[in-house]
Amino acid sequence: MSRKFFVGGNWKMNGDKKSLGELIQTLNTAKLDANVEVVCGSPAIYLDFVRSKMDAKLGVAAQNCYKVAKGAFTGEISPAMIKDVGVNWVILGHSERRHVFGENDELIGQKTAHALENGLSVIACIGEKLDEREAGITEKVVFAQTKVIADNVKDWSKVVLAYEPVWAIGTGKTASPAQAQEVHDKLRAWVKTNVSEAVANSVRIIYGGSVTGSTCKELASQKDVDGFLVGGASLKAEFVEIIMPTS
Ligand code: G2H
Repeated sequence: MSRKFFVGGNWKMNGDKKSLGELIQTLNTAKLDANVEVVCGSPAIYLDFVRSKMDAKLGVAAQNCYKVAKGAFTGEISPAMIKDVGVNWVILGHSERRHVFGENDELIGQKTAHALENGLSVIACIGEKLDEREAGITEKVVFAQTKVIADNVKDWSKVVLAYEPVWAIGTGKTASPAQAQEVHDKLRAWVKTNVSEAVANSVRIIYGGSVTGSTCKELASQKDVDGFLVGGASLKAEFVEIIMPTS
């Protein structure tokens, strides 16, 4: 089964109206491959602005959301609010949410369920830390993270799995194409065994961690790499090159 290549940008806590407006203009006017789905993760405060400026063919994502619809949760935003400004995606379980803000698997699972129930599509992030890779428990870690996400998904067409080894995030240390392929292959096999063969064949498993214009092509050529989640490079015009890695 062919899976539409997916390139997400994760702007993290970067940019302002001026610089993001310029970046959006670059993306809106670039000749992008229609066979690639593009979704940009904006800081929450700019979601409305970004959605209003970004061409409709390009998706927008929030970088996080909470697990309930509304209430006394200072500083949080809900899927309903994200939808209300015309945004249809959310990134959940990013390693910075897990390791800087202490989000655990249970909370990420609850957020996943609530976001999906409220009509958002989810980029669900998983990935091992360096000490976990060195201890030889990469599979154990990413399978456990994936299980909690899977337990909260009914409609897999609304989910993209992002494998982001924590040791490769923002470090300039991209996983080698072989390292990425090995984990993606195992993740797909896990989905086949624990969800279904149909979902394993259709779910996009994307790679994140220091992806650049120069590393994207070889990564994209791997059988089970269905796209990228790009941080630093998504803030630059270089992002356009990453959107067309196979051309
Ligand atoms: C991983 C990635 C985007 P970067 O966090 O999610 O960021 O490409 O800067 O490593």
